[in-house]
Amino acid sequence: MMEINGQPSPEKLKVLLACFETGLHKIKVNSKPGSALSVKLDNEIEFTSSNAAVRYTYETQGVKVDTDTLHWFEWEVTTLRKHVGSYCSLSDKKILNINEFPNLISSLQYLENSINSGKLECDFSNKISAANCVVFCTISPLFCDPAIDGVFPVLRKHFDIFMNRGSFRSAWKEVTGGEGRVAFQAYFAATKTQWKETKPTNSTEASKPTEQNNSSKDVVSKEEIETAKKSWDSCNVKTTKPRVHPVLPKEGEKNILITSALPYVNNVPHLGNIIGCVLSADVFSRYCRLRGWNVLYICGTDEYGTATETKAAQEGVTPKEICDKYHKIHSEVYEWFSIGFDYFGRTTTECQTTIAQDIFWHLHRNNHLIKQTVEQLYCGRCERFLADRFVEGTCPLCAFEDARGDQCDKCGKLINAVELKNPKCKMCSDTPTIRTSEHLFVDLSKLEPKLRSCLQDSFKGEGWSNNAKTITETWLRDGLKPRCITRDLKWGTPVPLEGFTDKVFYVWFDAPIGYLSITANYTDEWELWWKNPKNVQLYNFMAKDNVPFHSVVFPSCLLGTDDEYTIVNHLNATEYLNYEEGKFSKSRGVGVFGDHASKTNIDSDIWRFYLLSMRPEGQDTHFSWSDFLLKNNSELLNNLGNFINRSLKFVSNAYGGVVPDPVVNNTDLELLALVNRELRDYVTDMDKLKIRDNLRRILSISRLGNQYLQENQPWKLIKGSNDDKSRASTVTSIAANLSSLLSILIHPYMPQTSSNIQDQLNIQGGYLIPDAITRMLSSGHKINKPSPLFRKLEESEIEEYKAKYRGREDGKKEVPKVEVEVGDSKGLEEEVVKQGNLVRELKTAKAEKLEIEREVSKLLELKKKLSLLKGEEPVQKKKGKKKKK
Ligand code: B3M
Ligand code: ZN
Repeated sequence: MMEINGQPSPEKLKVLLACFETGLHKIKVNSKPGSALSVKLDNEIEFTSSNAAVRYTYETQGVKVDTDTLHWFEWEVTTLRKHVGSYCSLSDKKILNINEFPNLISSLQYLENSINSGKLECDFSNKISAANCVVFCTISPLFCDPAIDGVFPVLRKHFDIFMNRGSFRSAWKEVTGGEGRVAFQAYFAATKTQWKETKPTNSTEASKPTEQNNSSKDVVSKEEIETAKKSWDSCNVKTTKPRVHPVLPKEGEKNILITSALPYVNNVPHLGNIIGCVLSADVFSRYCRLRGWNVLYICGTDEYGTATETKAAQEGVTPKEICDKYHKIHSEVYEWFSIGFDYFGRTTTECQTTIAQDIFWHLHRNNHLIKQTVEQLYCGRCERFLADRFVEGTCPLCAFEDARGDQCDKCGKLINAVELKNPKCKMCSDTPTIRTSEHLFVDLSKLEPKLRSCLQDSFKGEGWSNNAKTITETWLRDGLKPRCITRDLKWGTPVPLEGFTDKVFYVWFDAPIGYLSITANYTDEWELWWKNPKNVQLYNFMAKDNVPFHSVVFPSCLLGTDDEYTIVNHLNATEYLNYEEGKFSKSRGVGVFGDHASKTNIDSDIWRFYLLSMRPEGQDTHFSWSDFLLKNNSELLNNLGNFINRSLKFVSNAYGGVVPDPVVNNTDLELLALVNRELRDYVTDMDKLKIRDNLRRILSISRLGNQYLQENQPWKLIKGSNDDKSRASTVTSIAANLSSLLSILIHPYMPQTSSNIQDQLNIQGGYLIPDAITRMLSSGHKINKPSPLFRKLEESEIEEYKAKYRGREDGKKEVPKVEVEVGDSKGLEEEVVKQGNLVRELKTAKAEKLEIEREVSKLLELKKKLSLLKGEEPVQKKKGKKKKK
């Protein structure tokens, strides 16, 4: 018999829910107003902790409570409960603005993200798990509250399902006596002091729940105070060097070469592509310049290969025209996002041919190439060799029927297209035949020892993301094999070797050479960057599927030349950014693409800020409009923007725009010391490319600033005694100087906002990041007229965007109408080609299965008509060919 005593509370609620969920039947519930929770079992064991009781209930009923669950228990007790409590104890009757509770927002955001990433599993179809029981009961008083509506869509959705479970409804009714949330009022009032927040913590999503409680942070040591004083008094400001092109490395200096993966030219990049490569690399290169290092940031479009040929066929133009068109689109998108490349080039240039062939000849001379006759699938109907991804069939390893020619999505193994059972041409569904063709392979197995020793050094670089290391290690563990570097294609860099001149280089052999050739198009002295491993540190940014080509294949090829090439020292790869609750899909119109962002009424800096705060660093993340609104309004507008505007307006209004003279005391130095900690962490994190996490350092500094203004109230001091007036001057000067520090730190993330702040401060850009905060604005410095930095995003506006980029209602692609005129076989043939291309595109883009099937049947229909028209036997759609997933 379980006896649950105590007044109505979320804690009581969860114990009762645990009993219902685990099937415990003998329960007695007493609700004495004012009494604390106690759970007794057969009059023996007594719990006063609700989580211990929940755990006990699940365990005695045979459900194992694992460490993940215990982690949620702990977080609920130490963090979530407190933040919910502090809100609920204040909002007994009225509904308060949740934006005024940054800690609560941060906790709920953490939950939202954890559900999104699968860290907190929410499957209520069967049983409510112990973790869900504890977490969801705690937030239950909030989610009966309309104030939370719309802000955390994922959480809301899951809560609604949770709430509708019979067990929860019974427990809720029993505990609240049918009164709903008001029944908890006495509990929240009684526990009020427990919930009092001492200091708001970061409202940026904390990566770990425990990071949200760091109360020891406030204590500053003597040494820190001394350092703060020294640095503040030194007025030591350093400026960046002018960026004169071409930027070249210099001996004895820190020379940083940065590349972002070269985007293919067959599509407009979406937000995921942008944050994954160019934007991440941009933040880092701006940061490096703020450290005074020599930086070159190179990128460009990857223009050769099947993808381009296919797109050209689809649009009915030449590959060259496709490249020109998309190179322009990409350039414009990146320009709008203020991506500050030193040079944005392309791979279809003479330099590319020269350098790629040079590397090739070196490999050839050093005997790293082998000839092999390969069997390749050839489609007689399409009259071409089929690239691996244009074949599908049954996996030879696991018998999965929908395997691709290069990889099986079920068992994940790499496959050789010729080994597929029942291969089909993806373009026309015909069965291809095997033909032989002689190709060139680079023998990676021979280069493996050299690569391993090179990577051993390279892995010491701080910029390697975990996924990049793991993927590389997995490749090495499996042992390297010869890899084919030629293709039977037209659109590519020509292979110069006699007997192979009708072939081109495989795009993945060719593309990374693009980094070199693009640099060569930027400066004749490109070898100073690329053949200078001793003086140059190379950083590669990319999405994780590009990793092995950059860490294994390309470095091996460079090592095989015996030329002294610069080889990757830091490889930083992102996971994927999803859109709302699904994936970006061009064909279904889902998601925001690069060219859409500029058409919204939201500044590119705000886009950058949100994307960077969602950078898929370590795990997949989701773009969410509601979260976008929340982050803009709470972090940018209410925190950062508010602090800077308040500070500068005060300088303007109270001091005629002239920065007053500071006389710092211990309280001020404590603040400066805390700021210095954030500053130090900012630099450490940035060096390790923890770009997303690092944003919160900036927000923490402005939060400290806001608190400082609030505590010191210079607007009151200025009306007081002489001492008070002098304090007002000090506080104002410090606030203005903090603003100027923030303008520097925000620069990598939001370059326009940074210069906007610096314009208002009337300082020329180009300050280096200081080791510790110093007086950048001397007394008497005159600032310009301040104006607000950010604007509020309105719910209505966001709803509009949500609807606009949601995709079509039925989730299907707009189908171009295929009009067939009987009797015109030429037109029909064209339609067949067009439709075939569409199908191919959909498959390449991994579109919805249903959608592909629909287009395929259209295609077959067209073919049937064509056959009839030509008086041939129609191609039969083979029965049982398509299977359900
Ligand atoms: N174009 C693949 C991609 O955009 C490829 C990257 C080349 S980097 C040298 O994902
Ligand atoms: Zn075919």
